[in-house]
Amino acid sequence: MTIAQEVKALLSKLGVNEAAYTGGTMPSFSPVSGEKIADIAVHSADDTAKAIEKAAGAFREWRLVPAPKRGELVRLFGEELRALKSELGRLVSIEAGKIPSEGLGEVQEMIDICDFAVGLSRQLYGLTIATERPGHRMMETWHPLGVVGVISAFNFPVAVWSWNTALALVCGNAVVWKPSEKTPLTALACQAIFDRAAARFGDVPAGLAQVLMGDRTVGEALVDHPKVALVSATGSTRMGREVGPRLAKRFARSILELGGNNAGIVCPSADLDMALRAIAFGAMGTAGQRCTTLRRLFVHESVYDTLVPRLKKAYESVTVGSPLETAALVGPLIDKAAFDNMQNALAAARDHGGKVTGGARVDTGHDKAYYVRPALVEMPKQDGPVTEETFAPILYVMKYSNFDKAIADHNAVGAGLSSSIFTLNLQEAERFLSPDGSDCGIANVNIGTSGAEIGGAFGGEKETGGGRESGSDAWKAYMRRATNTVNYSSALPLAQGVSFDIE
Ligand code: UN1
Repeated sequence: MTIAQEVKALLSKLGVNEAAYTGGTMPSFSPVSGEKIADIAVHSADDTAKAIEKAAGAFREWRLVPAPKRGELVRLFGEELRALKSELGRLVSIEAGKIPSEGLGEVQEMIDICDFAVGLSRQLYGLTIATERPGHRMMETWHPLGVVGVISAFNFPVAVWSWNTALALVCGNAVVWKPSEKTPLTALACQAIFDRAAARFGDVPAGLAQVLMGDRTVGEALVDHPKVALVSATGSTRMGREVGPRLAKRFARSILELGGNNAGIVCPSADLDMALRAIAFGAMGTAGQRCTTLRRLFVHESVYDTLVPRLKKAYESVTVGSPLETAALVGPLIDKAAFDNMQNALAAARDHGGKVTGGARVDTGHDKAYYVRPALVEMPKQDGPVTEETFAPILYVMKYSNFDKAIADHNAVGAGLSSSIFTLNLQEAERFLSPDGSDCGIANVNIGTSGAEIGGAFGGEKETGGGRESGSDAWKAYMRRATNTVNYSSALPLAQGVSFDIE
């Protein structure tokens, strides 16, 4: 069976209508072989505006459904995902090139956020606040916000949408999704799975969750539409620089999850066996195409000559190949542009004195598929390409002698997503997590930078955009807060001791 045939079989099992992916004008390719697997029917700016109007209508009804009942829809969606986990996971592998356990892991992340959101649907708590006025009560209530736009990237084609959608729905919102042009099929599959859950639920207002296919025209229409109250956008910092100001201009809310240039510090006391495994997964896993991928490593001079040769060996022996046909740990890059960016970064690293292990293209017999050996680059210092995110498996390794300087270098890049320290020394670990430690949204001790659980808030600082999605209290961004003060007395005392007595 060819990949295109398998895609067709999977999409039919997942319930996707053939008209959505045959005969359209947007071609879609599998990075596994480089072959075309679909021609997607696209939406125009006009279609987008219509979809948003429909979503706004759905929102007006949905916001009045009690939150625990809204949770029931998400519970059913989670059930459908459980039933179709292997099919959707496989489609993620075909479309994004992930190895099987990561394709399935991504769907598991969706199931997990559904469970989280179902619980949350009974926990949208507000505070009661002490008031200075007698006979008064002050409280906060959380209300649904409106239409939520989701713009997602190719590298987590389904999980990131589900983080946003599961929360947005229990919070009483409608969702309009623009997936990456590189991964439209998994998006169509998610919509079909959602539609099954909606059919089982019964009276879901039409247009509550919609997916729109197309290029930036669709994204722009979503960002600029006055009825979209919040846009959650995942992608490059460059994309965020366009989206953020446009949303700010109309005072819309944004959740930005942008680039990462994540680093780890390996200290003298580190458990090196553990560090080695964590670094290998963090830097080479998902072919370096997670926003949480480990990209920079600071290794103390006392352990450098023990750890780095072992790491290089791991780089030389890691298996690279088709995630569909082999047990390889590293699959393909998404496309030629990703490959070219990687090669350019490696050339720049060499110009800055970097010693490169790996990085060459791997021939798999598919001339339009881009497999590479992950690259480890020993750098004399942090400059040139090291300070920029290249969305490819390149790990820059640098030696350090002074812990303060290592932390300063760690923080001396634009992005601030994820970070980790490997140490058994309590002072170093706590310092890394302290106000003058890592400046990232995620800071870990003795685990890698990637592979976060959904229970924590996910996102980062500085050029990563500041948004938080997924667990903890990230739900608050999807609701509007009202402060309510109720006077149940028969007097009208004013706050701050102000008097204003009229006759
Ligand atoms: C992303 O790459 O955009 O922490 C999300 C992780 C995953 C999510 C990554 N749970 O690596």
